[in-house]
Amino acid sequence: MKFLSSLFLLASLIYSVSAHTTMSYPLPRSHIFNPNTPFKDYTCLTSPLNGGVGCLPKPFPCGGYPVDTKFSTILIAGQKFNVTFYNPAAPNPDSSTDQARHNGGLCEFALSYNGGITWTKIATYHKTCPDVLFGWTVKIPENAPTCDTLGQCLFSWSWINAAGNLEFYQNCADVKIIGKSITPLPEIDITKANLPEFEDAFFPEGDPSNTGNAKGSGPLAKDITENLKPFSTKPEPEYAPETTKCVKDKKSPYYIVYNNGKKTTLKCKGTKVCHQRHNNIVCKK
Ligand SMILES: *[C@@H]1O[C@H](CO)[C@@H](O)[C@H](O)[C@H]1NC(C)=O
Ligand SMILES: [Cu+2]
Repeated sequence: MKFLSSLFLLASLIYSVSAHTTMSYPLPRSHIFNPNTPFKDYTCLTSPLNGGVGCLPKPFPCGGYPVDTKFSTILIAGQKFNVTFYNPAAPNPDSSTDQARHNGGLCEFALSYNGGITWTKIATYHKTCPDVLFGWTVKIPENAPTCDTLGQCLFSWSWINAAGNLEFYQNCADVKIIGKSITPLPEIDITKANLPEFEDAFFPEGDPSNTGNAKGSGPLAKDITENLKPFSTKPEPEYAPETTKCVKDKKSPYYIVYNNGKKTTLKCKGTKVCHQRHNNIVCKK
C-alpha cells in the first residue's frame, strides 16, 4: 500500500479519535504543513502504523508515505534543535488539551541513510513523550556524514505508547544532512514492537502523574543530558560476538538467540518463519 486511502465516510468519527499528535519539526512526509509533499494526509498521519478507527494499517517503515519532492529540512552535523509536535485536532493547545498521550511512553529519534532499511538512534525520551507543549531536544551526531539523496535521508520519530492498545507510531521527515565525516554512523536500531512484523509486544514505562491526555511534566532532565552527549564517544551498541541468527532449515526454520552466552533455539509462532534483519529476527509468513 503506497498511499493511504482515508475513508471519508468516517471523517466525522476520525476527527474525534485522531487526537494524537504528529511530529511538526522536522516536518514529516505527508504533513498538512509540508509544502513539498505530493500527498497531504489530513486524517491518518496521527494514527499508529497499526491503523485505527477510519485509518488503515500502514507499513513499516514510515507508514509508506511518498517521498517529498524536495528536502523540507536541512540539518547540520552537531546541530542541536528541539523536535516539536502538532495536534491537528487542537492547533492552539493549552494544558487541558486532549493529546491522546496514552500516558506517554518511549519516544526515539533516529536517522536513516537508506530510506529506513537501517537506523541510527540518536535520542531517546522516556515516560513523558510526546507532548505538544514541550520541545524535545535532539543533537545530530557531530560525526554524521552528509546525506543528500532524496528518499534515502530520513529523520524518524517513533513512539511506543505506555497505555491503551499496543501500538507503534512513526513519522519520518526527508532531511538533508550536511556533515563532515565520511564514516557511516553505526547502526543503532530503533525499538520495534507492537506491529505484526515485530512480535515483541510491550508497554514502556509511562507518565502516570497525569491522565495521559492533559499536559505532562515534559522531557526528563537526564534524558536531555544523555541526548546531548557527544555521539562519537558514546559506546558502540554491544552486540554479542555470536548474534541472533535465523537458520533456514527447509522443513522447519528456527532461530538461535544468545542471552548472556546461553544459547536458546526458538521457532516463530504458527505458520510464520524467521527472517534475518541485521541482528534481529523478524517472524513473517
Ligand atoms: C527546547 O525544549 C526545552 C524543553 O521543553 C525547553 O526548555 C527549551 O527552552 C527549548 N529550546 C528552544 C530553543 O526552544
Ligand atoms: Cu490513541
